[in-house]
Amino acid sequence: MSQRRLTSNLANVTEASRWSYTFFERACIISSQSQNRMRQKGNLLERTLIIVKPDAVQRGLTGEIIRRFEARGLKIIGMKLMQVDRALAERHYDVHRERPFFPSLVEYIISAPVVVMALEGTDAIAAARATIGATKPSEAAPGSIRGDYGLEIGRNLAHGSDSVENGKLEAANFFNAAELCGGWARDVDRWVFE
Ligand code: DAT
Ligand code: MG
Repeated sequence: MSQRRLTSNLANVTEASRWSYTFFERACIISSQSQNRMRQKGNLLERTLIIVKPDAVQRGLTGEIIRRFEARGLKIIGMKLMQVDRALAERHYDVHRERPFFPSLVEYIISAPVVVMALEGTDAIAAARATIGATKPSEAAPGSIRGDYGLEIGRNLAHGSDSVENGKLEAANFFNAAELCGGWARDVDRWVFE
């Protein structure tokens, strides 16, 4: 997968992503008090896309996986059960297009329904990836989702975005603006965020 192709594909969704931010800021009720508190401390919200992959849904682990992110303090701003189509799967994994495992990766993610979530929080990218664990479940730390429930790389249960930029782009790939409610005022926010 060339960097050029990735950049051009990402450019296509940048506009949608920007629009979705504008939309939620207008459409959702945001706690300006908690937003200001986070900015004062220099902590900026990050957004990450989580996919509860087909194996996890089939194995009845959806609730357990959602529970872990919620308990961590990450805020759910969008969630749905869906069957990913080939075009979306190929766009999502475009960075891996030239890798030998790309075809099986796409077949796996489109093989059965997934649950997708957009999560928001301070350090959401790193926190969610730590909760998910290393790519190879056999090397993932016990206590992580992959370390507790997985064995093989091709059945590794969950996806989490790997950068702030990809978090925004991937969330916009899977959710339209009306499906997201970023920055909603969760009553416990002041006990999770400083
Ligand atoms: P992660 O899902 O931990 O972010 P990644 O982005 O490098 O990992 O790869 C995306 C998915 O592709 C990963 O969850 C499983 C699959 N994959 C990665 N490397 C692989 C490999 N060497 N062999 C088979 N599948 C692989
Ligand atoms: Mg990745």
